[in-house]
Amino acid sequence: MVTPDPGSLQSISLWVGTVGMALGTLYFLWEGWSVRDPEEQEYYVVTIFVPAIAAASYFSMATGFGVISFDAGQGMGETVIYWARYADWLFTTPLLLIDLCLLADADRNTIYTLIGLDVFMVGTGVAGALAREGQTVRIVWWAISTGALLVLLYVLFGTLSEQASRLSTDRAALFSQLRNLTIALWLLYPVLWILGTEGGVELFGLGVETALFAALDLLAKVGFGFLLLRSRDVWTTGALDASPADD
Ligand SMILES: *C/C=C(C)/C=C/C=C(C)/C=C/C1=C(C)CCCC1(C)C
Repeated sequence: MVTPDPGSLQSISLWVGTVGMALGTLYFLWEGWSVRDPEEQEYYVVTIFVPAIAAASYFSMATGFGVISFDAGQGMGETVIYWARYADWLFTTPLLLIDLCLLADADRNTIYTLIGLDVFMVGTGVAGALAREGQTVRIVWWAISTGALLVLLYVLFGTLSEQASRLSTDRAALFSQLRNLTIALWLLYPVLWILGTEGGVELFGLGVETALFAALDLLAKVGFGFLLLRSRDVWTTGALDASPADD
């Protein structure tokens, strides 16, 4: 076990992550408690699990369970890896995508494509993080995972946006806002990974990396959920050309 030193930037960031995610979960629960419309409840069910899973993951990292240290090979030496991040992302990133798909009223094939790409991205990312064959192998895994992310974002921007454009103006606008936030934040994950300790470039240390990941995670989960849940009035508004009777 490699419990981060109490008071270190690593430890503080992980505890801020734990508390932030827990508060986000409670707030979303509180907001959703009285919602009775099944279609609206769907958004809450999906959105509440995101910070709840992340809170558990952050707690495991802060207490030294979600982290391992091993020789990464080829002279990289002893490397500390927070594996619990990937367990978190494996479930939370598909849930975030499901929120976007609900909002865009996506068809099933688009949903499966996005989730498939996402699971592939996290899976190849964890392979890179746990690799013991040195930096080259890590960078190859990173490139494969980043390729999947780029295709995923292309689908978000293309097919999914096309489907969202058929909806009411307000709903399409909320979709665009959350889509842009997702694209901007998600693109930073591979950058942090390759420049930090996982990629072996080590432009910054594990403390700074942990703090930056915590900030990204809080924005991409609690920030995202907050923007989505405060716009409940537009979630189920229908297609632009639908007659009022269809609504
Ligand atoms: C709440 C957590 C979120 C939104 C996490 C998103 C994570 C990614 C987009 C991670 C992407 C990665 C790559 C594209 C390559 C390197 C490995 C990853 C997993 C960091």
